Amino acid sequence: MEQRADIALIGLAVMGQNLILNMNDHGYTVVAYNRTVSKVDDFLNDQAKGRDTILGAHSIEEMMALLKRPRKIMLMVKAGKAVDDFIETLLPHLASGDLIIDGGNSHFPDTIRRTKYLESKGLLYIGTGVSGGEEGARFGPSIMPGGSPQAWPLVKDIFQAISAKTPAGEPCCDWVGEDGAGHYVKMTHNGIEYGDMQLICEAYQLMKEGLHMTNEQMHAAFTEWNKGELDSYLIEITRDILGYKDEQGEYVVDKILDTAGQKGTGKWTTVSSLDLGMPVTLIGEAVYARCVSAMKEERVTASAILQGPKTTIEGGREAFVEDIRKALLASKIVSYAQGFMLLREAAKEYNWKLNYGGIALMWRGGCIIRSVFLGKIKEAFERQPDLVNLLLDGYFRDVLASCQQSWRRVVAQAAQAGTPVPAFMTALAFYDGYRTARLPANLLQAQRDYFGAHTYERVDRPRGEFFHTNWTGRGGSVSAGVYTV
Ligand code: NBP
Repeated sequence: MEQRADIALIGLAVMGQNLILNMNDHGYTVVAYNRTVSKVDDFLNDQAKGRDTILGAHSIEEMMALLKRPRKIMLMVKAGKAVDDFIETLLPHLASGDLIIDGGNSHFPDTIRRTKYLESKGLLYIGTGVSGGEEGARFGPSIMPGGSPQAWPLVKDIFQAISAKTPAGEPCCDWVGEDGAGHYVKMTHNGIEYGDMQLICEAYQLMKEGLHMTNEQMHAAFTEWNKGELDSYLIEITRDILGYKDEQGEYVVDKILDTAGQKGTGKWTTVSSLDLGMPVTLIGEAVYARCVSAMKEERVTASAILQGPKTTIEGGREAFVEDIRKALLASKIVSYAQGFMLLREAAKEYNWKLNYGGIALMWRGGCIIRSVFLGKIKEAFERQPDLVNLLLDGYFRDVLASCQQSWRRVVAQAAQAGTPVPAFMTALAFYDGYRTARLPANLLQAQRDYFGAHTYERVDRPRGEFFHTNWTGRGGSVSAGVYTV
């Protein structure tokens, strides 16, 4: 059998099939395989019909025989056990220098483990985020690869050819870093996506319940928003959703039950932020907001028991819609700043050299959070690659200053009206906390020292010197070394 395929792709569900067609459109010969082998012929006879450079394999042996060396095999299967199972199945057939790529939504610790495992066997491994759903996979996803650095030159041309491009034509795909870095960046992308979606939903809630705007009016507002600084895929689809009617001429959005689902990447981001001690509060609130939404029956019961004000927001509608727009923009800046804080800390923890401007560029097109705004983030990191925090960049500092009064009005009005806007509120709380030189943690440290002899540092002494006070006169002068609350 002639070794003529550039790459193999295993997993012929929606993502795998579309990636194969995308690779093939760019001139690559691809061999397709799937656990349920009948799906190979289904694919060849349907979507891949008439393409003689998409080959089907009915066994691992047949797939291997068709591949050029070093062999590149991409998995687009369900994350978790399916990936480990396929790795074990492939191992006996691989030779030194061959490459396995996992393009699914794997959890980054799994990718770290798998990279080490395959490298220990003389093989190469890539764990890559692929974002953009079905359409992205078919016509240009954002691709975030990490793993064995020697593997990158083997797939760089293919990945950059099939990836989305920025308006300036740059590929939304570049090498992210070692072992789990690609999947970590993809996880953070998904977390940020949770935050963006929640912020838009809060804006919608304020317009709908506070300002009593119709879907048509909200559709018009989102249409305007999408022409300016908020221009993005998620604002665009929200605009379209708000204008979408079914066969009965009724708005579909009004018929959808208000309970959100989740697949876990937002939770992973939040858990990682807690592990690394990074206050990624907005993504956390977005995850919890989905959890609150899922408590539908309890909420309905509570709505008849717990009191609150009327949700109507007083004042001019047009002016308040503009306030909401600015609150959304400011909160979004905080969310991305927090996301990049997390990436910076993860880079330290896991020894990755991340290129933050490059990451913003990868998210600029193809993926769910693609936006004009990400171009501004890229520029900020280009101006100052070692930027400590996005909030401190001159451009973002000025936007926040210009949005601030609106943002505070929206949060205050929402609180007055009893409308839940957890993401707007946590963003503002973080902004105020981050810009406060002296927080009340002096009192907190005193409390800790009072009940647990945990010691404290002093404002009039160098950092790193610890003191204990015998607050009650009953405790001794012994301080706690290991006990932490
Ligand atoms: P699915 O996540 O639905 O996975 C379907 C594929 O996994 C099929 O090929 C199936 O084989 C295979 N598979 C399963 Br399920 N269990 C298996 C096992 N135990 N052993 C071997 N193979 C197994 O497909 P998808 O929606 O195309 O997504 C693929 C990956 O891409 C996932 O990790 C997903 O999270 C990620 N992703 C999806 C999207 C999206 O929009 N859908 C976007 C970005 C990333 P079978 O045909 O024999 O059952």
